[in-house]
This record gives sequence, structure tokens and C-alpha cells, in this order.
Amino acid sequence: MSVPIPQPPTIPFLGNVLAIDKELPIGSFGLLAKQYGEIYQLNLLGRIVYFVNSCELVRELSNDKKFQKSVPGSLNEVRSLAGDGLFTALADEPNWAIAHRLLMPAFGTANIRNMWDDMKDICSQLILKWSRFGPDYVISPTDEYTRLTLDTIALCSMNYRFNSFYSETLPPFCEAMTDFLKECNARANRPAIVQALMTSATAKWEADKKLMVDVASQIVKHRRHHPIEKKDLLNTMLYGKDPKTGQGLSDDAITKNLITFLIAGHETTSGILSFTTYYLLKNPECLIRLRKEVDDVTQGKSITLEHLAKMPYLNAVLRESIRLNPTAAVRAVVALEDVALAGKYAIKKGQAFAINNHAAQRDHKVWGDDADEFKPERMLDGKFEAMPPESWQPFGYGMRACIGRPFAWQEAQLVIASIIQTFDLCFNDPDYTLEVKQALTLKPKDFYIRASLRSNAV
Ligand code: MNH
Repeated sequence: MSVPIPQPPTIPFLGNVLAIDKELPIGSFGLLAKQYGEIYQLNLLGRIVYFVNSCELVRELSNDKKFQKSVPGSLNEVRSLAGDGLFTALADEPNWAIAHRLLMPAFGTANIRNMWDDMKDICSQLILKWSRFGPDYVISPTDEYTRLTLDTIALCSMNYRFNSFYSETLPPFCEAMTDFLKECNARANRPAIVQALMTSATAKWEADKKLMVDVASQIVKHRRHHPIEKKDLLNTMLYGKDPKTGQGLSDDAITKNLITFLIAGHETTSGILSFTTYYLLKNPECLIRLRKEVDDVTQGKSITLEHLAKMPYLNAVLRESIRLNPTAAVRAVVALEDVALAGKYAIKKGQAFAINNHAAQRDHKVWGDDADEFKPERMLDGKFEAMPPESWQPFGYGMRACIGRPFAWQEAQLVIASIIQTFDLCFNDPDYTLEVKQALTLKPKDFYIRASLRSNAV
């Protein structure tokens, strides 16, 4: 017996494309999930995609033997820039396997710990700026965290300084990237005939790509001409050899991976920092508890790696924040064989899926009736570890899971702990409630805060 997969009404040629809010696709996907439940299908310009929204179905799709990452739609547009770099590589591209084997140890926890001083360098720039500007200055957390995360990934992985905190505007790389990602989304949802007419948007999109390629290839060239000893990711790629094949990466492949790190390494981390700041302000009792933990552990001293290991509540806050708003909210897979999903949906080999983690990580069946609420306590005292692994997948799954997870986590821990240790924070607009905006990743929209040095510092 096979249960049909529901689909909203379609219109000729466009299918269901008009059902998707161009500014906030994840909002539309969520509304459809509420209406249709664990699975529905959309016709995206002739391409049929099954969207899954429940933990149970995510578990079945989290099986590298039966399902494989795919690079459709907007991700395929990103691929026109990042090519066979780690994030946008197709399953069978040799450069993926080479870069994966070369870089996995470099992104491992031990190596990330060596980046601590560089992470603190950038973090202290943010702390100093907020201190100097004082309590009347209106802070855009998303912009400030974007400066921070871009500068951090660039300094730690390629010893390059964007110096974003010394400029009123965000670096040109950021602007180009944000516009580029938005346009990737738009292109993926335009019929070819419309796309062909969008000459000026396409010219701008190409110019943005060129700017990013120029930045990354300059960094590679500069390092070739001025080698340094530092064991950073760039040197690993320049001089490392794949343990299995003995092959290295070409300068072109290195450039594509540098661009990948600069994009994947900062957007998403900026998002988790922004959402976490929002949730702490919205839930003052959580903020008080977190501050007590930070004070008890650090005794007012400069934060160290050893301190972070003693802050379980900080971990719980970050886990809960990224559960409610996984900044990379959807991932795509394709079926490698015919399967009966959940024993009832007949799936053909080659079928495309979108895994909506934003919906699945709020699955009431698994997280309970309060699944939509911010409650870090549910991530404490072994409760997180006792959850089924597919219920919390903000970093993806399996072979193609996020390589930057330890990096992002250490950075997020450091930054949130440092801010809570140093400042009293408030909303600029006391009535602000969360709205989400989306480029490729999610961030809070129109979110502004103010920061003053703590009145009761230890
Ligand atoms: Mn990251 C893959 C989320 C930080 C570099 N990342 C993924 C995937 C998710 C993800 C989800 C899987 C996508 C897919 O299945 O198509 N990443 C995040 C989040 C954060 C993050 C939520 C921060 C918080 N990522 C980082 C950082 C870096 C990075 C920091 C780099 C320095 N991520 C990657 C790369 C991949 C990836 C590279 C692709 C890995 C692969 O396919 O081999």
C-alpha cells in the first residue's frame, strides 16, 4: 500500500513556485508543513521536491547508504562560484574526497583549540568597540557579528585581516556575498525565460562573484609569494597531500575552498550569535542564570578555553537557540534506490528531498508541546544526549555534515560568554519580537540592541 504525498494546487509552467514567499521561503515551507504535516511535495518549475518536516522522516533520510546530499536549486547557483569546493561539491567529485581527508584533521577539535588566541583577538575588538561607543549607541547585532565571524574565519584559517571593525560599512566581500546569495535564491525560482531577461541582475551577480574570487585568489597568491610558518588551513591546503592518493589541491581548488570557508564560515555563525542574543534578552531569567555561570567560572578574569569547558548552561543556550532557528535551515538529498519511506510512501530512486530542519527541530512529538519555546533546560543534565540524534541536526548529517562545527561552536561560546561577562544589554525597541529574514541562511530582522558596561561586574 502506498500513501499519496499531498501537494498544494499548482498552476501551469510555474507549478508551486508562487506559493513560496521570495523574501522568506522558510516561512512558506513552515506554513505548508503546518497544513500538510510530515511530508508534502512541491513542483518547483517542473522539478518535484518532497519536503519532510518530522523527526521520524528525517531519521529515515539520515542514511548515507540510501540517500545522498544533492546540490539543487539555489545551492546549484552558489556552485557557480564555489564549484567543487567542499560545500557545493557533487557526491562523486574527486576534489571533495581529497579536500575532506586533507581538512578533517585541520578542522578537528585539537587544531581549533590552537586558534584560540586569534579568536580572542577579534572578539576583543568587538568588546572594545561596544565599550567605547557606550550605552546610547544603537547596535545591529547581525552586522556586528558578521564583522566578527568574517574576521575570525579569515584570521584563523588564512591569516588574513579584513579589519571589519575599523570601518563604518561592512567589507565589500560581505555586501557582495549577501547580494549574491539573495540573487542565487531568486534565480533558482525564476523560469528560464524570465531569467534570460534579467540582464542587469545577472551582470550584478557576476560582478559580485568576481569580487569574491578576486579577494580569495589574492589571498592565495599573496601566501604563495610570502610563505609563513603558521599551521593554518591555507597552508594545509597549499602544502598538504591527501593521505590516500598522495594528491594535493590546485590553486583553483584552494581558491574555491577559501571562498567556501569565507561564506559557510561566517553567515551561519553570525546567525546563531544573533538569535542567541535575542533569546537571552527575551528570557531574562536565562540571561541571569548564564551570567551567574560565567561569573562563577571566570571570577571576572579573561575567559580561557578551560573556562568554557565548565559552562554547561552556555552550551544548552546555544543548542536551544540553534534548535529553534537552525541558521542553515534546509538541506537537500536524493534517493539512491527505491524505498518505502516510513513503510508507506513509495519513493523512486532519484527522487529529490528537502529536509526542513526548522520544522523538524520543533516536532512536538519529540520535543513536546512547548517545542516552540526557548527552554535551555531541555538541553541540560544528559537530556540532550538522550534525544534521538535526528531531532537536532543544525550541522547536517553524515559524510556531508558541517566540517566547521567545532570551530563555530568554540567561537560562539567565546563571544556569548565574553559579552555576557562584560555588558548589560537591552533591546533598542523594548517591544521587539522576533522576525526572521533569509538570504540563504536565517537571521533576525530589524533587531537592534544597546550595551552598557555592567553595573555589577565581579
Ligand atoms: Mn557549516 C556544511 C551548518 C559553520 C564550513 N554546515 C554544513 C551543513 C550544515 C552546516 C547544515 C550541511 C549542508 C548540507 O547538507 O547541504 N555550518 C553550519 C552552521 C554553522 C556552520 C549552523 C555555524 C553555526 N561551516 C561553519 C564554519 C565553517 C563551515 C565555521 C568553516 C570554517 N559547513 C562548512 C563546509 C561544509 C559545511 C565546508 C560542507 C562539508 C562537506 O560537504 O564536506
